[in-house]
Amino acid sequence: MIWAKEETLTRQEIEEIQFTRLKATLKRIYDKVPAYRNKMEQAGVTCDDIRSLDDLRKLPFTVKQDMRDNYPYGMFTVPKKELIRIHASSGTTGKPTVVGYTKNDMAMWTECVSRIACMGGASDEDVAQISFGYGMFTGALGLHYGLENIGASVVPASCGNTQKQIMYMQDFGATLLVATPSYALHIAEVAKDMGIDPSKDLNVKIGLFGGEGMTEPMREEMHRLWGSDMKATQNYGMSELVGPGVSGECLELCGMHVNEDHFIPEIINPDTGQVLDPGEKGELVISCITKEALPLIRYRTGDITRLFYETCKCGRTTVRMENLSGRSDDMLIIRGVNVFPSQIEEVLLQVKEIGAHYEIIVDRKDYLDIMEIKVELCDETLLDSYAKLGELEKKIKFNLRTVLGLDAMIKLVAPRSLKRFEGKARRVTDLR
Ligand code: DLL
Repeated sequence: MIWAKEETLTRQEIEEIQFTRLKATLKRIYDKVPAYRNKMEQAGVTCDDIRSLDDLRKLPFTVKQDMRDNYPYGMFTVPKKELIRIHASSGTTGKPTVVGYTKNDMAMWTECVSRIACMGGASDEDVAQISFGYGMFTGALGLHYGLENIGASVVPASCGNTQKQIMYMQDFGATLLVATPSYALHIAEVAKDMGIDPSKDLNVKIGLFGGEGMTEPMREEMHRLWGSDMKATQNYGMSELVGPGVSGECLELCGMHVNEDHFIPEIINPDTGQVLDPGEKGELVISCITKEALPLIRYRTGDITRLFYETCKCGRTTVRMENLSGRSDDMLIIRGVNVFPSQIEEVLLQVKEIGAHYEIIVDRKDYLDIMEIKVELCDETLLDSYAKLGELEKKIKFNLRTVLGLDAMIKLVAPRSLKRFEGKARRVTDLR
């Protein structure tokens, strides 16, 4: 089901809406946020210089550091009194990034998530278990409001206590699961330990996954564990932009539809800042054109993707972003070669003897970068055969070398011996 008529507008209609909203937002930020006004002045651009959507590229970028420099409320365009919700995303260093919502922002957020839930096949028939951590993370409450809005029965299970999660699913008849893809795989493993086969004994037919990437082999793994008839889609968002609700996959699985009447996406070359053509891969930059409290303009997400403007078979005309290849800042440079963890994951998950969990450790020895990858075997009995282990190790190394052009040390470990995550998985340790 298509939730809103704004998902099917013509390009001309959508661009008219975008331009009007951009102009209004820009004026508000210019008037209300000194930090942004200074940036525009430094760039030598005024609101009047923006005469068409193409002029967007004249505006300066906003980056995470701007949020840090103006912590906590300096980038907000409304007085604190107008906020009805505050979230924060934990940074790896120092203070978190604070985001806030007015009443209208909450309505807009709910609307965007409702569309994404419908794209993934959700409806008012569903019992939706939310297994994202409730709290400062935007994922849980974002999906919560959107799913309630479309009439689904929401079970706010939060993450952790996985056995209890499975009991809720069974007893309350969950038909839809919201989780990070890595946690969804873990839930299925724990269910199997409890003697429950998720594909037969549970009734979860829709997976709305997000917060981290789901590569195609991971989606296949999801189907293997949860059943081939599960509609497993992913959706994308970021706290600074709104949380979940920026874009989501429809059931055609050909990229994530952006809610373009609220967000204008661009792709830039991360090194030069130059705007790239449709179809070219680079860093995603988003302008929020309907937010009241925190309408970031040309925010550099750090996420790497490309945009497709062709109409989708589902009938939506909104631009689609390819599932992310990674973040520009989680790209590893190993002996000069650019490597995204998602590339490694794609290779690993195509090897049937190993499971979906892995760890990448990068270090430097004698001035040389080295990469070790720990991968879990599916079948413990393989550990008894040196010959078979050696063969498997060789095969994984060969596949990785073919794709990455790099050698890696492979360490095969027992099933279920690597760390599991209830939220976003952290798979890379860079010791250099
Ligand atoms: O992860 C918002 C969200 C929650 C989106 C739940 C979807 C579902 P942050 O915690 O601020 O916000 O993290 C944002 O997570 O820049 C991406 O690098 C990554 N990310 C989010 N969704 C995806 C996805 C939420 N579908 C950062 N694929 C983003 C790949 C994703 N990466």
